[in-house]
Amino acid sequence: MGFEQNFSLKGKIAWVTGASYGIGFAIANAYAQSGATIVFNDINQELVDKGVKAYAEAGIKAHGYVCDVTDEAAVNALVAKIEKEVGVIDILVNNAGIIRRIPMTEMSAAEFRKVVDVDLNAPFIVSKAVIPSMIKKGHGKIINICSMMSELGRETVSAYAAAKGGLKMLTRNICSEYGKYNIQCNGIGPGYIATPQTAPLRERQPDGSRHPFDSFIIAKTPAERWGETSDLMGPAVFLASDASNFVNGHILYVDGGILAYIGKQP
Ligand code: NAP
Ligand code: GCO
Repeated sequence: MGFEQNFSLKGKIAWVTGASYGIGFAIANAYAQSGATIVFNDINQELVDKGVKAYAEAGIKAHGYVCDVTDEAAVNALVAKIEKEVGVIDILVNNAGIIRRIPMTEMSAAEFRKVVDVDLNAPFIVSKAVIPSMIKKGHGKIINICSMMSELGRETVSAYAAAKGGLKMLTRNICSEYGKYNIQCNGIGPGYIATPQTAPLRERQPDGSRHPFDSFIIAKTPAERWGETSDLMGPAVFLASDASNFVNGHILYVDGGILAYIGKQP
């Protein structure tokens, strides 16, 4: 068997949350191409149906389920259903996430809590639900989708930054607490990626010029471009595969160099 087999996910079952489209879909697609069976969920049947169709168009028979990842009872019930219908989860990607761009002093506590609920509490809930079976199986991979905001702040994203900063530390704590069971928990910190979530930051201006934030990100990124979801596929396969069995508690930033760069002189 060649060394490349270390990157194979053949025979593994991967659950990617919130993966009807966007980053989650790209990661699940990469896992399927690497041999994994794909399970995904989204928040409503319409999105799940859209996702199943999109996976099928990519030649992937994905198992789609409706589940709000903030609902612990629903998550626990779904894990039991997946184990019955598909099998025990070998790889979990906590991808589902939201952002609300509101100046902190104008943000309600309820809005702040909602972002933290999806972006931080839900990865706790879902990880807690799958870890017992991973322990029984003798291995597991948990990958949390962090962010530049796990390291940096910016105006209007206080809740998101607090949640993604917490997700970085939850990643390290799962590593610390469950590494002895051959469970590796790592994070991926995407830079600025072209998805529906960042579409408002890239909209062309009425005069056809780039959005100011778009120009800002280009100046802050050594690669001088926004990331594509495909840029995340290789790193995600690495962290889900046996090739990373001694990588634990690490946040792998896939950002084109943003975190290393002071930014282009105006
Ligand atoms: P996206 O396009 O907004 O997709 C997020 C997905 O999560 C959507 O399918 C969404 O469903 C789903 N979701 C939201 N709340 C949910 C819930 N309670 N239960 C189940 N599913 C839920 O986002 P993305 O850009 O692909 O980002 C995916 C992840 O990467 C997020 O965690 C995000 O914070 C992170 N990230 C994104 C970037 C970027 O530049 N795009 C960079 C760094 C990190 P709905 O359509 O119903 O909302
Ligand atoms: C924002 C963006 C970012 C990205 C991502 C960067 O408003 O600043 O949405 O938060 O989504 O998290 O890594």
